[in-house]
Amino acid sequence: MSNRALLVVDMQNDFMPGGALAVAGGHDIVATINKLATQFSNVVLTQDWHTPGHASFASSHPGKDVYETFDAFYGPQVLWPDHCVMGTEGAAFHPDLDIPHAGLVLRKGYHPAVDSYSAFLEADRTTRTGLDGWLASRGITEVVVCGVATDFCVGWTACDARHFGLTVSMVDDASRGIDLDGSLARAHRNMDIAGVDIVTIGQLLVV
Ligand code: VGL
Ligand code: ZN
Repeated sequence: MSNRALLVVDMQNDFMPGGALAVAGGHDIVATINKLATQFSNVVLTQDWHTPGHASFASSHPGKDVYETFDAFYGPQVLWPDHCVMGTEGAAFHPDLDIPHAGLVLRKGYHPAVDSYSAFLEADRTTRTGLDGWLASRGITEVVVCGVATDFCVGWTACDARHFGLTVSMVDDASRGIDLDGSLARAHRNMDIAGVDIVTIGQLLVV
């Protein structure tokens, strides 16, 4: 059994061009991720999965605009357009994402008052999603992370994977970012500091 897993982060309609919280070029990485996934026997797909009226939505805070921040009980929270509401088409995976052998679909962000960029720890920084246990109980010690958005869910997931003692690579060209007020450069720096190896697809794909 392989000791490494591919974590495919939030490849959902709402993060694709035309979606509610579009990430530029999000659709351009679908084919690459499908191909990358064929090289892994362990694949986890994450799915941003919010309640209607979620606390991370600007629409839940009268007088606030999208991309402003709000003081949540756990610290500053960016306010987003309504996106990835549980059960909606926007929350569904991109129709061309084709990874039937994925062993786990991990949903996150479904507690009404707490966001979760990370697939490991919610934004309160204490509530675990259970992914650390799932990986540990399967003997997985190394993860490769890709998807959207590099500067939010991918970056936080990669850094938290390091926190849980895993060896981590982030595939930069199999990920796309939002880049809100320098967030992309900040995310790269945080990943560097955390010991995430930032790699390109060419370093991973066996041809
Ligand atoms: C994400 C903002 C809000 C992401 C999710 O997948 O990076 N970003 N919710
Ligand atoms: Zn979200």
